[in-house]
Amino acid sequence: MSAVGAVASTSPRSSMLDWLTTTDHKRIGVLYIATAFGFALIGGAIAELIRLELAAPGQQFVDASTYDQLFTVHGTLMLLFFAGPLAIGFANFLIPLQIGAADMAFPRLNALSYWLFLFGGVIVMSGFLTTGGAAAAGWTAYAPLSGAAFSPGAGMDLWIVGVALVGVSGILGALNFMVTIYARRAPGMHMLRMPMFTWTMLVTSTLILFAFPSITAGLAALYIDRHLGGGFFDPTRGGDPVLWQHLFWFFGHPEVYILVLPFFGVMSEVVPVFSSKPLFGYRFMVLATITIAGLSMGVWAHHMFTTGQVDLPFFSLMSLLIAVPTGIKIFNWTATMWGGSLRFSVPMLWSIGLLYVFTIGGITGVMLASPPIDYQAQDTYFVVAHLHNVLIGGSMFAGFAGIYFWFPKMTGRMLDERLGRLHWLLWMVGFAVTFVPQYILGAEGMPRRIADYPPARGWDALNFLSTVGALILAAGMLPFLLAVWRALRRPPDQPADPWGGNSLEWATSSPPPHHNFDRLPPIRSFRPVFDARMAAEADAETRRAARPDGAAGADDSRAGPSETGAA
Ligand code: HAS
Ligand code: CU
Repeated sequence: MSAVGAVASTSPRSSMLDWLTTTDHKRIGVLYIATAFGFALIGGAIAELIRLELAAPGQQFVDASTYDQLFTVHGTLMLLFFAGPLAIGFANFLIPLQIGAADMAFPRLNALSYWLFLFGGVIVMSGFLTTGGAAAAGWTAYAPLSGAAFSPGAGMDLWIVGVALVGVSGILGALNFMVTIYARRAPGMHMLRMPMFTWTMLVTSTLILFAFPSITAGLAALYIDRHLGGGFFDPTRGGDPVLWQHLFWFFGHPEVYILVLPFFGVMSEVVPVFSSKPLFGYRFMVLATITIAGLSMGVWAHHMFTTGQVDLPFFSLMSLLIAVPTGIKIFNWTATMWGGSLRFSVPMLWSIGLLYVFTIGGITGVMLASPPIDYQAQDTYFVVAHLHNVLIGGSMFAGFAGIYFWFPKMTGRMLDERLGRLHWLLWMVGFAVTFVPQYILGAEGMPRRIADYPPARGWDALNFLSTVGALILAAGMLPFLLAVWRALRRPPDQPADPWGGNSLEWATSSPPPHHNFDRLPPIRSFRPVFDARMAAEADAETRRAARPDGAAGADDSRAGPSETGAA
């Protein structure tokens, strides 16, 4: 992707070097996004292997220990090295543009964050090269599975180091985003005029600062237990394995909202543009984002109901409450579309997909938040279906909406519409075929994290169906990759604002120049580019009306930025 940034390079080697040494937030954003997709392709290939193994009873492709490594690295890559960094990639590219700044507050720290993330992922995966294999204790690394007795190999240590690196990278990134947003906004860009994506990243960054230190401390303790004779998680030495679960989920639950809030922000950018209306209830959306983040700090023990060591009513109630602000968001996106003149371009298709897929995943979350149900469903495929429902239906669907939406801004080229539709269609179908059977399997009691199951249980057909679904999802990636490849081979040809956007990134060229803006439009609402477009149209009408021959056709009904919304 050599088009981002208008820096002309003399030779391929110097252009390569420009990318390796860049501190430009746009290039770092693109690096983040491309690397995240690289990890996703690896994580996806592993997922296909997992599904192939489960397609029929009996062990066909991998042994149980390899299987454990596969689902551990799959989960770790997808959550910590794909979904999170994808959001951070969007944020890097977009936040300075959306608030009218020239770059992040700390560009070199920003580059450091990227490199920590990249090497963190490589280190986790390098476990496959060690004699004992990669980490195999699940992405949750529960004690005592992750301790020296059950995981003696170097793979577990590499996992600890890799995850610690991406954690530090996340904390540095979050600080950078917060300082940039507080200190670098253009004149007129009040907090309540910031685009919703920037708002969700501000809230997400705050969550990161609260949540990540807990996992970093947990990882240090785990390492001490493994190598320095510690006993944090070992009951025979006065420790407690459930302590790991507290440290992990105090990070892990906010983490799942860290993975979804930025993508809620993407939704709030895409839906209004393709509905030709302002976002419904902008202030409520800000409030709902803050409420979700606040509540999400108080629900971690809903992952620990069956430990018998947590207060069930409190954590259940807190978890149920999150449905309220999340419901507000679903309602407001629907209300934004209501009565709008809808354009069903590819970004909008993904957004509509999210509305229905994520809502189903959210509702199964509400079911799990009820302890009597969770006692049945814990560690079954029902949970696996729930988590993929919210993560694929939330983060990935909106992630693709964002890719198709901002690709022209990032590269100056449009992704092919027909390939995009095919990609979307295959994912809508593949998603249902993969995960609906998993809900049923979970309800029938099929445990998660098993490499094999007995034929007598009657789980064969649904497992086979789920594998077919996974193959459809993999096939769905082909039109996407083809679209990206074809677009990048063409010269850039996109105007500044191909969709009719609202926020400031559409006020500059595609791709933007190194310094981002030659000139900023006045910022008087949360849709400055829309306002500028309306003002320009009104101006043109007035001039036409003033021309002696052009009085006819001057129609006042469209004039004026009358519905610019609140703020
Ligand atoms: Fe979750 C497990 C509860 C949202 C991700 N979740 C996971 C795991 C992941 C994950 C990765 O309480 C597995 C971790 C592992 O490997 O072990 N989750 C919830 C609840 C919500 C929720 C209450 N989860 C998410 C999001 C995720 C995510 C978002 C990532 C993006 N989740 C759980 C629980 C477990 C769990 C238990 C542990 C299970 C176990 O035993 O291991 C909520 O935030 C969802 C709110 C959203 C909605 C949809 C929109 C709202 C509307 C309003 C009307 C709806 C109402 C509900 C009033 C609800 C439209 C009606 C209710 C009916 C039942 C009909
Ligand atoms: Cu949770």
